Amino acid sequence: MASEIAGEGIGARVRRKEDARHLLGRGRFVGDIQMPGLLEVAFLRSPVAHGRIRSLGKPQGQEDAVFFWSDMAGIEPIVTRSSLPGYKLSAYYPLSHEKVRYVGEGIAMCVAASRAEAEDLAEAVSLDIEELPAVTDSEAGKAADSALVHEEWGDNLCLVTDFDSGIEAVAKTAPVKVVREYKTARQCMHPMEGKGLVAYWDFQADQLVVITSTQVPHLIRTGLSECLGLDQSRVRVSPPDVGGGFGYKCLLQPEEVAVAWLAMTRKGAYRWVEDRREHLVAGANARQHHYKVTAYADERGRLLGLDAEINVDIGAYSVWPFSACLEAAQAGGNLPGPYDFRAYRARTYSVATNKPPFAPYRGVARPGVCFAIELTIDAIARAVGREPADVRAENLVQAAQMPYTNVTNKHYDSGDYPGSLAKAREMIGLAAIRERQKGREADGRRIGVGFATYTEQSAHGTKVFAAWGLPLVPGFEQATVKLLADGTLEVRAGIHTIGQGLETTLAQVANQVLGIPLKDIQVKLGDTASTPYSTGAYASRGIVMAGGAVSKSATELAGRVKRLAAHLLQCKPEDVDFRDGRIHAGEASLSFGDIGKAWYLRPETLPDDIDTNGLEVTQGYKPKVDSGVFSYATHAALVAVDPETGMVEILDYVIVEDCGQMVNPMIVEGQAYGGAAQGVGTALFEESPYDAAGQPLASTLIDYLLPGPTELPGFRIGHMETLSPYSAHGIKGVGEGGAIAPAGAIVNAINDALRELGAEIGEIPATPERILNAIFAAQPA
Ligand code: MCN
Ligand code: SMO
Repeated sequence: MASEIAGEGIGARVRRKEDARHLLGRGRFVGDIQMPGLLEVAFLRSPVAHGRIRSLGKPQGQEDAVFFWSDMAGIEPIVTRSSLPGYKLSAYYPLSHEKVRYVGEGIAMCVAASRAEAEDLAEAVSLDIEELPAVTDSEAGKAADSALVHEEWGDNLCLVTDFDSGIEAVAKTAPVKVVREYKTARQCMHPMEGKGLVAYWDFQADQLVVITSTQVPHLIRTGLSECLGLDQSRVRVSPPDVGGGFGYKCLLQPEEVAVAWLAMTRKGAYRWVEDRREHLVAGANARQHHYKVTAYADERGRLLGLDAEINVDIGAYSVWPFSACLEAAQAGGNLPGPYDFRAYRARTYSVATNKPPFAPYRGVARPGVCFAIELTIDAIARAVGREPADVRAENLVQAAQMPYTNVTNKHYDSGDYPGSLAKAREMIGLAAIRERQKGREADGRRIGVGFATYTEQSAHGTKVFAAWGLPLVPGFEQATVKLLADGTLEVRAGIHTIGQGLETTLAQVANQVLGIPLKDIQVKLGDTASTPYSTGAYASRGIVMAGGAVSKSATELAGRVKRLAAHLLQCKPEDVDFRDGRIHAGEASLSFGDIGKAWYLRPETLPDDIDTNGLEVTQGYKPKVDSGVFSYATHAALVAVDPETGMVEILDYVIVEDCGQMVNPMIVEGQAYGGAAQGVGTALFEESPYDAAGQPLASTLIDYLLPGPTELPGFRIGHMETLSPYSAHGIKGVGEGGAIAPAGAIVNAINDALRELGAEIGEIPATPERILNAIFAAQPA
C-alpha cells in the first residue's frame, strides 16, 4: 500500500493549479471568446421525430445568412465505421436533408451578428415536412412490422451480438432461478457548459482554427479533416477551458462540422453555443437500457450462471468515433461485473429509434449493468433468505484469485473486492441498521440499506477498442516535457483538461520525477498545434496514460539533466540526484536554472560530445497490458422511503474506492463525489421521456430534474490503494467510477425498505410514482 506524502509529488493532497483562474472568473470558455467580426450561429431544428422534408426555403434577401445541406457541396456526412460483423452504417449529415430522424436534428444554419438575430432568421425559414410514424421504443422497434429509421437497413437493428460461454447445463440443474426485468431511463449529460465552438480562418497560418469545447481535440482534427476534405495540416483544433465533458464532448458533433465549414468557405469567424434547451432536446443522449435477466444460483445464493438480453435504445445515428454500438458491447461485456462465475449468455440489441443519437456518458453502460447485476444479487439473496451483503461477498472475485480473468475475458489486475464491501458494510453500520429495522421509525417511513460493487476498466489498450469495432482509437498517449532556460518546466500533452484536474496531477507526476516545484511547472494541454498526438480524455484513461507519458518523458529528461550536471560539477551522472527542487552531487548543488542556462545561453561551457537532443523530450506510453487496469469500489446507501408518498431520502452514503496509487487524493475524492452526484440523478431523478410521436417531454430543467445540493447526501469516503502491477506508479483511473454504482446501491436500499410490503422496483429513476405503483401492485387485491 502506498500512502499520502507531504511534498507535491504523487500522493500529495495539493490544491488544484487550475482553480485560481476558475474561482476568479478568469477561465476562457467558448462563450468568453471575443474576436472582431465574430458572427453567431443558430440552427433551425426538426420539429418532428421522423419525416420527409418536402420543401425548404430561405427568407428573402438572406441567401448568404441561411445555409442548407444543398449549399455544402464537397462535404461528407459523419459516418462511423465499425469492424463488428453485421454493424449497419448510418450517414449523419451536419444539416439533414431529405429525411429527419429525430426532433432537434439540424436542418438550417443561420448566421447573424447576435444569437437572437440568428434565431429570428431560423424562425423565418420555411419548412414543410411530411411526418412519418416514429420508432420510440427499443422493444417495439425490434418488431417485424415496425416503422424503419433507416429504410435501407431493412430493420432497426444496428448491431446484434451474441455471447455464450455455455449456459445450458447450469440452466437445467441450478436449484435457484431468479428472473427479472430492468429498465434505465434515457438521460442527457448536462455538463455545466454546453457544447460549443468558435471557428475562424487564420490567414497567416493558412489554416482553419477550431476552438471547440471538447475532450478529444486531436480526434476532432481527424474527423473535421475527413468531413471537410481539408488536409489535416490545414486544421488546428485549439480547445479552450472546457466546463465539463462527461462523454458528451468526446464526439464529433454535426454543429462542429457545419460551423467549421462556414469558417472554411466564408473565411470568417463564427460561433455556436448550445443552450440548455438544445442540450435537452437535440444533444446526444445516454443510458437507456432494457434488460431481461435470468440468474441461476445454488441454495446458498452462489451465482452459477447468468442469461441476459440487453436492448439499448441507440437513437437515430452512430456518433463518431465511438459508434452507437460501444454501449451494447460494453453492456454485454461488463454485466458479470466483479463476480466470479463462468456460465454466461448475453444477447445485445442496438436498436435505432427516432431520438437523438446515443453517446458514451460517464461510466459508459456500466451504470446500467451495475444496476442490473446488483439488483439481481439482492434478488438472489432474497430468494435464498440470506443477508444480501453476505451473498454479495461470497460471489465477488476474492483477493487471492487476483489477477483474475473473468468469463468475458476481462483481466482484473489487482485489488480486494470483498475488502471494499467489508469496509463499506462497517462504515455504513450494517449491523446497527438491521437492528433498527426491527423497530418502527417514528415518522412512519421505512429504512433500507443497499450495496453495489463494481469494476471500472480504465486506460483500455488498442486491442480492447479494436474488439469493440473501433480500430482508430489507440490505447496510448504521448507527452512532452521541456526544461526552459530559467529552470521552469513546460509539460505539454494532447489530452485535454475537462475539469478533472490534469493540469495539477500531470505536474505532480513531473514533480515526482524531477523535484521541480509545482509553481515552476506549466501544463499546456490539447492544442493540436503544440502538443503530441493524443486520443483524448475519456474512458478514465487520462492519468494512467498521459501520467505515464509524463513520467517516462520526465525520466528521460532527468537522465539528460544528470549528464549535464555531472559535467558542470565534475562528477559521474550516477552521483547526481534531485532533492528539494535542486540538483545535488555530494556537497555541491545546482539549480534547474543553472542547467537551463548552460544549455540555452552558455553553450561554450558544454562538453564537445553534448547530446544535441537538448532539454525537450517527447515519449509515448502505454500500460504493460492491453486489457487496461481495473479500479473498483463498493457504494452503500441508507435510505428512508415514505410509503404514503413514495418519497426517498438518502440518509447516509458511503463510498469505498480503490484506484491504485492516488496521484492527488483530494482530486480523487472530488471525482468520486461528482460521479456519485450524477449517479444519484440516474437513480432518483433524471429522465428524458418521449411520447409516441417521438416528441421529447422534458425540454426544460423543470421537467428534467437534476439533483442539487439539497437532494445530495454528504458522501463519506474510504480509500484502499492497491497498486496496479501494469501501470506506471501503480496508478489506475477513477474518472467514471463514482457514477457507476449509485443506482444499484440506492435502489437496492429502496427495495430493502419496501421488503416487508412485498414491493420491489426494477426501473429507474425511482420516482415517487414508480415506488407507489410498486407498493400498490404488491397489495392483495
Ligand atoms: N486521479 C488521481 N489519481 C488516480 C486517478 C485519477 O489523482 N489514481 C485524478 C487525475 O487528475 C485524473 C482524474 O482524477 O485526471 C480523473 O481520472 P481519470 O480516470 O484518469 O480520468 P480522465 O483524466 O481520463 O478524465 C476523463 C474521465 C471521464 S471518462 C469522464 S466521463 C469524466 C471524468 O473523467 N468527466 C468529467 N471526470 C470528470 N470530472 C469533471 N470535473 N468533468 C468531467 O467532464
Ligand atoms: S464517458 Mo467518459 O468521457 O469515458
